[in-house]
Amino acid sequence: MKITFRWYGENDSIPLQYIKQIPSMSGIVSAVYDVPVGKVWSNESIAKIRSAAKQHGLEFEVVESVPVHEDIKLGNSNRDVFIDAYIETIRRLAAIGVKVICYNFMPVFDWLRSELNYQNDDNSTSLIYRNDEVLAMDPKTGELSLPGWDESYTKDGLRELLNNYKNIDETELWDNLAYFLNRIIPVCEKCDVKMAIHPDDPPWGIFGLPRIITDEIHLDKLLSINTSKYNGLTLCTGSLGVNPQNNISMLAAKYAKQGRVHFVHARNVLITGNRCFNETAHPSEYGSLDIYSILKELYINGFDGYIRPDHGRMIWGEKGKPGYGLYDRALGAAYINGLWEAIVKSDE
Ligand code: DNO
Repeated sequence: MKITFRWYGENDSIPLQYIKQIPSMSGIVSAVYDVPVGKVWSNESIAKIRSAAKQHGLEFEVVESVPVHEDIKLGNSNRDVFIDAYIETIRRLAAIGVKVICYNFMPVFDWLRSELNYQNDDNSTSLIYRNDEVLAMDPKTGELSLPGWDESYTKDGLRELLNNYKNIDETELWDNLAYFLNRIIPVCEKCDVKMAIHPDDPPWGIFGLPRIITDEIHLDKLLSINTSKYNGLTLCTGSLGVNPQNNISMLAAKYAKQGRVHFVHARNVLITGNRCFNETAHPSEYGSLDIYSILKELYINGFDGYIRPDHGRMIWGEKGKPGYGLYDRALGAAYINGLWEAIVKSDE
């Protein structure tokens, strides 16, 4: 297991030196942010991240994310142009030592929350999700002001994009994902880069858009579309874990055993109602997930990939990118490391 930490590049308020100071930290998880979605990442930008990491004694072996262009998800006739660009980016990343690429296949939106600064009783703040509040923001009829997601779309652009998805149901989206994977996975095999799809967050359809990476049945389907080990998963405990039907320890065991978990986002969530949840501190006692049991199942079943703490609360007066401050994620990393050491030693 290698513990890693997400870093948003030069504009991240957290210096690499601070990340290195977190005990046992092996490397950063990062991405190129100065190239539009669908274009090939420049060698220069990729090399910059690697050399910055290296200077601080950190590896750069995991990318999160290389975003998938909407035309690929929509299965538009020009998708091959974007897939070719994606493939070239994979090759370039492989050439500098990247081993895992995390990506998602969520139409239009990535992760969604209704509030980014929910005040907890102890004055820390968390990301939370209330389904009724999100649905009240139906983007087709009203103003869309979802916190945190890519606001580079104009209102008209967004409306048009949502319109383009009118005829895309789950079956269609699966076909488009299969087409994409069957083109990229042979390249990944050749250059030894593992793809790790991120589950949909939250794992249910929103605004009439299909979401397909949501539960065991769908994860099985994803892995069977292309049975290469290079077609794998990011096990995001918090994304899948807000659906109480998803037994995360069981999923961790099952997919680690199959050698298909390449990356883990280890975080906790407290389910507060139907399709409602609060993100919490990492330890099991604060949320609905048993992080100890999840890590134990990963270990027992031979997981040897990358883990990172995920969204943290804002604590100790820290200001910064919601979910991505230093302190609570560093506590999360220390907690994961502590559990892991205990699990490994109790097996010796
Ligand atoms: C949120 C992240 C996601 C994730 C992408 C992967 O904090 O977990 O944005 O990076 O879905 O493509």
